[in-house]
Amino acid sequence: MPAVPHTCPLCEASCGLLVSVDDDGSVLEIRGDPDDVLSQGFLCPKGVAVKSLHTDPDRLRTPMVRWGGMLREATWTEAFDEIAHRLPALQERHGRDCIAVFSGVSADHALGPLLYTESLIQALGTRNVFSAASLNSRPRHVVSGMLYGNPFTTPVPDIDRSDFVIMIGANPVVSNGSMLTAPDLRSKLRALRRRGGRIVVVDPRRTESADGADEHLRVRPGTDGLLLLAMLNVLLTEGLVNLGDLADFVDGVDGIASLAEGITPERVERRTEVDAGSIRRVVREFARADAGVVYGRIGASTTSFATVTTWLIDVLNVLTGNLDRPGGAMFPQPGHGGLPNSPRKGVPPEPFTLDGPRSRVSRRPVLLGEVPAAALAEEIDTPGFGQVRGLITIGGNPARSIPNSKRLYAALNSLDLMISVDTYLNETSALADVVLPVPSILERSHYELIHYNYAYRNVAKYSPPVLDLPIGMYPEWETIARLALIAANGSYEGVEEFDDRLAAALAVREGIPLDQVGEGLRGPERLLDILLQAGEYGLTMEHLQLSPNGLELGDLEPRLPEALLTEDRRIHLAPQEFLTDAQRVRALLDAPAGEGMLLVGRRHLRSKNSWLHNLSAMVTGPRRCTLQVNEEDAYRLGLRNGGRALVTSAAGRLVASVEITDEVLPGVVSLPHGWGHDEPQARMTVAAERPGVNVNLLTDDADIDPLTGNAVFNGVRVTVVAHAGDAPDEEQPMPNRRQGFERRRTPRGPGGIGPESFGPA
Ligand SMILES: Nc1nc2c(c(=O)[nH]1)N[C@H]1C(S)=C(S)[C@@H](COP(=O)(O)OP(=O)(O)OC[C@H]3O[C@@H](n4cnc5c(=O)[nH]c(N)nc54)[C@H](O)[C@@H]3O)O[C@H]1N2
Ligand SMILES: Nc1nc2c(c(=O)[nH]1)N[C@H]1C(S)=C(S)[C@@H](COP(=O)(O)OP(=O)(O)OC[C@H]3O[C@@H](n4cnc5c(=O)[nH]c(N)nc54)[C@H](O)[C@@H]3O)O[C@H]1N2
Ligand code: SF4
Ligand SMILES: [Mo]
Repeated sequence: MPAVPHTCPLCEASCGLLVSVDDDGSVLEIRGDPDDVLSQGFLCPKGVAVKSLHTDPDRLRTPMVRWGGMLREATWTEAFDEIAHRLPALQERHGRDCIAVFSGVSADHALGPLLYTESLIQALGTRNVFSAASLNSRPRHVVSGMLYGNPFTTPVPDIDRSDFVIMIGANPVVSNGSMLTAPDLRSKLRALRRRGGRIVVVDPRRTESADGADEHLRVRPGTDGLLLLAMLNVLLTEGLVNLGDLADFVDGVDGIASLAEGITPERVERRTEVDAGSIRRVVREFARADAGVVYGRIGASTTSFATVTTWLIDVLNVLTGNLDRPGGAMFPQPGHGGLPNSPRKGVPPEPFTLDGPRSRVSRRPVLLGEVPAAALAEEIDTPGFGQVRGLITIGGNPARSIPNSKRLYAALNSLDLMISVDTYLNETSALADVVLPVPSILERSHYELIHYNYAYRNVAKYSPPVLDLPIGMYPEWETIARLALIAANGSYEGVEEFDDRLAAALAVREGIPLDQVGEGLRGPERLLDILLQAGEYGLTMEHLQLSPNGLELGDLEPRLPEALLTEDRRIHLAPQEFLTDAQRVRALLDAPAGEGMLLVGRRHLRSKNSWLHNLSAMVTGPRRCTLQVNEEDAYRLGLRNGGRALVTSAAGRLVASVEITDEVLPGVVSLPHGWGHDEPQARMTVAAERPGVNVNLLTDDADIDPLTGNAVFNGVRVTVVAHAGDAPDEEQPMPNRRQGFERRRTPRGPGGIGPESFGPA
């Protein structure tokens, strides 16, 4: 059988796979697809690992239901009956908001959740909607919403045509890009330098990306806002502002000038720890480049100053005329249309605003219909009307990805009902009452509905499943549709009719006649066909099916002012809310640096947050879950390489193994996330052999970016001391932080499927 093209969903790069399958349906080999429209043959080790992911015996193939405290394999009928028995009753008793939904980042790469979760939320009628977006990109949405009128209008580095890239808190050589879909960024960045361009990395850690850059500015965590203000100050005071074509539709330059007034590089030097001469030089060079781009990601968007930092990055692009110009920060035009990518044709957009609703417990901003994920625990453990009593997780591992795991663990254990749709019995789904599996990557179709919005070239690629759906497995969309049916009617019958209604509604919304929709299509394919027809290029599923390696739709092109959705179709460069919040950044100037150390995160090439650690090829080599400490600090604190350190924060503490390195600055420590595979009820056998520690025991759910409620993972204040003796790798999260929560009807103890260790008291 010839090798079949598919797409890797394991990061945002969306590389093309070529999958060779034996006659008996076993996967022989996976390699890079040389004809893929985006990746042209490139593949990282994770792409190859799609094969071992498919064959992993721990991967869930059957639903599981908790009976008598234990998760046991069940039939789909038993699983859905259990849900139909319990979910409506809970809604009846506590009201619609009592069921929450958390969508993880895997749900952003799978058509089922992408196209059907919204209908589940509608059917539940709940306001308690959470997702990984408020763990990583909400500041980006808010900045785009306020400046350009559309939270999903995202400027993306036009990397192949750029001469100068300043990267702030991003490590694309390892992450393969984020909100920048561009396979093999290492080569693209090398090519940029070969053609005479420059790369400047702003990062407290000497990352793999910094190693390949011309210059590395080692900023003190959380002070990028000051650094950016100083850069703007140089632009403005040295007459380097050049709006170019943007001049006709930008407002607010004066507001920026007043904000940056007096914030000179010399003044920020002490707090940012970046040398004033370097700041001035980099700004001058950047302003002189033919085309350049400032690009920021996780290190910019997950500190307590995330919105201001993300905003000032865009401001720098605008004031140098680099927004929306080739080689600068451009707006892709994906092959599909429809919300959330573009407004409905002819329907005026609702103005984006920060004055929306607030969450129940601590009045955090509810943006784009979602409560910040860092508020999930408090919404569960705080009694009152609207309290969350049930949770559905889809494609996420909140028990490891949300700040303050200890509190969240207790909260999850106090729920009356928990349902997880996932590939594994991970640290989250292991706590559920019903776990619903999904097909493997090779058994499902693929189209990057979100990430083609961030692609460095305009492309569209649809991959049908490589393998047939195994007997006894449902496609993920059907599973979500059944959950929606139960939420709406109490019964899970009628998936086809449900899907027909959904397609009809989408067709009406997008103005596509239903008889124009591909015959015989159902499920995500039918919805995708509608969205493609609603797009700029008038594509259909048939076009994509005829181009299995993807369709090239051309270079990124300038899209402003047409793509602006502000009421006056102008860029609002200096929204009052941002100017006000920026005063917190200005105040850093005179604030003392504070005690203790600052914790930052770290990603590894062979990881995807918390969930590839069950594949032996992904966890070979030296231990990776280490606390990186600078030599100077190690000496001062009496830490030794390979020894242990007790790390304490406002939220919790853990014991980690120490790695002494000059990768981090004195005063900074780094620990990766996604580890802590020590949940006894989980079933990730390989991962459990090297559990590592869960860094989110240290991060604090009370520490947020105030304008967005986005979680804070970087610049977390901790104290570090040497830890003697044979301590466990980690302090187990202690359940029952809050006294006297309602006991579950089916208690999780004793033991679940693992040994009894801890559970709700
Ligand atoms: N291999 C691999 N790839 C992945 C993932 C993975 O887990 N592994 N995860 C995927 C996901 S979900 C995402 S969102 C993307 C993330 O993609 P990136 O944002 O490119 O990845 P990070 O490694 O989180 O990079 C953040 C950088 O910010 C730095 N930093 C920390 N604090 C500060 C600060 O205060 N200021 C500045 N300037 N820098 C700071 C960190 O040292 C780090 O180098 O990666 C995706 N791709
Ligand atoms: N301290 C700290 N914490 C962080 C971060 C950090 O940098 N530092 N990064 C944050 C970021 S950027 C993000 S995006 C979040 C990610 O956090 P989450 O989205 O909560 O979690 P992941 O660890 O990516 O887990 C994804 C889950 O999806 C499952 N899965 C895989 N494929 C499918 C599928 O097709 N369908 C379904 N239903 N499930 C599937 C996997 O088995 C896995 O359990 O973590 C955040 N947490
Ligand atoms: S770079 Fe990302 S998309 Fe490409 S093979 Fe690796 S994990 Fe998959
Ligand atoms: Mo992310």
